[in-house]
Amino acid sequence: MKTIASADHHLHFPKGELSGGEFVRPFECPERWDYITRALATSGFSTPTEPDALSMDAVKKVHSMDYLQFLESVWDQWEAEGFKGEALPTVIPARRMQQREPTHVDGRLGYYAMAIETAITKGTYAAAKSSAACAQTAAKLLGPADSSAFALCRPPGHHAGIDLYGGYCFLNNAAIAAQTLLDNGASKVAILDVDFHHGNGTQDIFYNRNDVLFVSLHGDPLHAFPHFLGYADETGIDEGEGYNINYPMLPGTPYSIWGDALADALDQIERYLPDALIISLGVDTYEKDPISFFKLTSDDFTRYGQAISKLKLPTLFVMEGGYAVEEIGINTRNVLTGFMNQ
Ligand code: SP5
Ligand code: ZN
Repeated sequence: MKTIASADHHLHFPKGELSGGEFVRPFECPERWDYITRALATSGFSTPTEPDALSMDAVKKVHSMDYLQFLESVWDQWEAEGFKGEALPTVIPARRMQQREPTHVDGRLGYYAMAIETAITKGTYAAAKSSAACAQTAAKLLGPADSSAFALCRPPGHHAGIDLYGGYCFLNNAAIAAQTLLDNGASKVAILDVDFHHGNGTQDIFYNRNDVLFVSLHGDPLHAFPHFLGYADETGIDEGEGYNINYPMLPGTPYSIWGDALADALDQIERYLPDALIISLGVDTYEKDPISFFKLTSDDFTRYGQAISKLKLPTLFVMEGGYAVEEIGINTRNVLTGFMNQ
């Protein structure tokens, strides 16, 4: 299995994340990428290759133009305002307030944020574009020669909605990959999101569409970030009705329960008869993850990689979360080797 990864991920390395009322070193840090590349190298994977330049066609079909203009301009505007720290929102368009983009940078940040822990810095948009390019290049690779591929994306993408950033995400890499596959001849694509957190952004993007089936296993929003999406009764709207499936699960969930949800999810995907499968691969379901509450072991990652391979679909793995940094490489590698050696 080939890996597409970009050294430009380093351009995004904020100093702070708002967590528990304190600024902490971000859980989503550059070393995550290093641990994954090292684990793959020591397990016989070929050296990762850099992505092709990002084509914006697919990006513009999943994100709105005003949002892309925001990402492009917000850091310069923040600097021009004379602010010294990293760009964070402070005010949110809450219930019964105007959903209208203001001019001031404080208002623009809040208008486009779905969570406020995530800082934007000078290199953030360049890194986000390189991450999306990894997913897009890996998607284009899928074909007779490569039945699977791994996009080692950083920053992650699944919390980024049509016009929303946050949860460490700016561009929705998995959605851009799905749109790229559709634009290149696929008629149906399934996205299976196994990150601990609900993929609210991916759900948002495809909620009214039936050409992408979105299936997510995640911490129940009553207890887990992003808290405001991911319930089981969110099933899609209009043409998308029936093409969104959520499996929220409780604190302490072990593989015996998570694996049953996965088996059901795989049945649903099989019934959809997609041309390709995208896995939003977060390994923050791990028992030692510092911000999550599922209890998967390192061996469980191998097991579920095997289970996914049984679908025999062209499969693209897109990296999302995972914050037990020392084990992130092993757990990610285990999914991929489980998939390959079924
Ligand atoms: C891609 C991805 O995995 N994004 C996750 C973003 C989560 N951000 C906020 C999480 C808040 C959890 N607080 C728990 C702190 C426990 N020490
Ligand atoms: Zn996550």
